[in-house]
Amino acid sequence: MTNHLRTATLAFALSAVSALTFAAGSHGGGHDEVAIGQPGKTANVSRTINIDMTDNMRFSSADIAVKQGETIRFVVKNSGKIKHEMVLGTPKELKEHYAMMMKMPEMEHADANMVTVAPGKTGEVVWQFTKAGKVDFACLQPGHYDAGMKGLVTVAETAGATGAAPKAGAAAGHKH
Ligand SMILES: [Cu+2]
Repeated sequence: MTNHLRTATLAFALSAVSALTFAAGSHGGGHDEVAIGQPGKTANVSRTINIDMTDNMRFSSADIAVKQGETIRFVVKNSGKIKHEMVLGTPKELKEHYAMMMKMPEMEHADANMVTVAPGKTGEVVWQFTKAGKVDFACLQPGHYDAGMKGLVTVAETAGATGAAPKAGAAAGHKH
């Protein structure tokens, strides 16, 4: 009886540990691109949106409306005298990335969901918004995010667009 109980307790403890390990490992790093969309193809660009970044820590357009499925070419100009960037992401990703930037201000990074622009220069991000909802963007240069250099893309659901995305999602190889 005592033995039986101990075995059961041990089995329970082991399964709890493996469940925890699995939960922690199921989302290892990387961008949650399914949530915010995917890198766009230049050939599919439906619209160009110009955004100006300034040293008063603001994007000229901080409230952008797009339709689900649209591929947008963001032409991002830095009118300031210091480096700025536009990074698309979930609020969680942006916060994590920003925390890293605060620790390593000189960190250089490049990805399809972002562009870092030197003073006086212009950069581009081509992005397809595959999911209806909200997609945040921000400048993650140290101090800028805290100063309010952020914006929001509202993705309006379009009939029929829901079925268009699964291929890309499957190709990304997300395991759950
Ligand atoms: Cu900035």
